[in-house]
Amino acid sequence: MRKWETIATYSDILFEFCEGVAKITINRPQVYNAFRPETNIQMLEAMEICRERSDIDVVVLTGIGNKAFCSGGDQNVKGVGGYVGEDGVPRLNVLDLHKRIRELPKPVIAMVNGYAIGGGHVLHVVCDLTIASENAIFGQTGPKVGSFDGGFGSSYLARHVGQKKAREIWFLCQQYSAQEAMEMGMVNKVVPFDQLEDTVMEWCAIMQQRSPLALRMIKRSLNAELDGQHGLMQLAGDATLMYYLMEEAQEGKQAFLEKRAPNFKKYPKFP
Ligand code: S0N
Repeated sequence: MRKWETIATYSDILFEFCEGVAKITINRPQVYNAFRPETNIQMLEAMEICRERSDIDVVVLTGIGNKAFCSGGDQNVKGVGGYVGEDGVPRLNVLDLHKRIRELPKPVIAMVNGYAIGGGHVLHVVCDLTIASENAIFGQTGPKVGSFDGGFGSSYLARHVGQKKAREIWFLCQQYSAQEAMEMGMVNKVVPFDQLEDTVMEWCAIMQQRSPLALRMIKRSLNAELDGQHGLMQLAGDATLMYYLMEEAQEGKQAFLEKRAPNFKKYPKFP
C-alpha cells in the first residue's frame, strides 16, 4: 500500500505527497469534481508549493472516486461574468490554473479516472501527459451549456488531435471513450481502473530517473513553440538560470565586487 502524506488541508482538494510525487485531487464528488473559484484558488496555491519544494519531482492531477476526473465549471455557481465565489466575485480563474500548469518547471500528469468533461477536459489537455482508466470519458460541452475556451482548450487541443477533430469535439459536444481519446492523440495510455495509480506512479518513477533540468528545458521548449513571446520568455529565463550556474557568469559579478575588470577571455567559445 502506498502511503500518501497530506501536504496541506483544503476544503475542495486533497494535496498529498509520496516518493517525490505530489498528488492534487479535486474532492467535490457531489458535483463530479466540478470546480468553483475556491477550488482553483486552492489548486493554484498547491501548484505554487509544488514549484517551490525541491523534493517534489512530478505533479499528478486527478479527481476523487471512480466517476469523474473533473466535470468543468460548477454550474451551480455560474453567474454573470464568471463563476461566483464565496466572496460574491465572478471569476474565470481556471485560466490561471492552465497557465500555472504550463509554467510549472516539472512534469504534470493528468490521472483521468472518469469523466473529463468541459473545463475538466481542458484541464487534462493542458497537462503534460494523460493516463486514463478504461472507464474515462472525454468531451467538451461549451456550446451546449453556454461557454467556450478559445485558449489552450482549443488551440492546444488542436495540436493534439488536429484541426478537424478539434472542431468536431467542440462543435458536436459528443463524448469519447478513453480508447478513442488515445487513438486521437490526446491520451498517452489507457489502463484498467485498478491499475491507474500504479501506472501513473511507474511513469513518475521513470521520469524521476531522468535529468530534471533536461525535462524542464524540453517542457519549456515544447511550450515555447506555441506560447509566443511568453513562451520564449520562459525558455530564456531557464537559459539564464543555466548561465548563472556557470563560472563565466560568476566572473562578472566577482569582478564588480572586487572593483576590477572582468576577465572573460579564459572561458571557451564553442563553435
Ligand atoms: C459529467 C456528466 C456527463 C455525467 O453525467 P451522468 O453520469 O448522467 O451524471 P449526472 O447525474 O449528470 O451528474 C452527477 C451529479 O453531478 C452533478 N454535476 C455534474 N457536472 C456538474 C457541473 N459541471 N456542475 C455542477 N454539478 C455537476 C450533477 O448535477 C449531478 O448532481 P445531482 O445528483 O445532485 O443531480 C454530466 O454530469 C454533465 O454533462 N455535466 C456537466 C458538464 C458541463 O457542462 N460542464 C461545464 C462546462 N463548462 C465549463 O466547464 C466552463 C469552464 C470554464 O470555467 C472556462 C472558462 C473560460 C474559458 C474556458 C473555460 C473552460 O475550461 O472550458
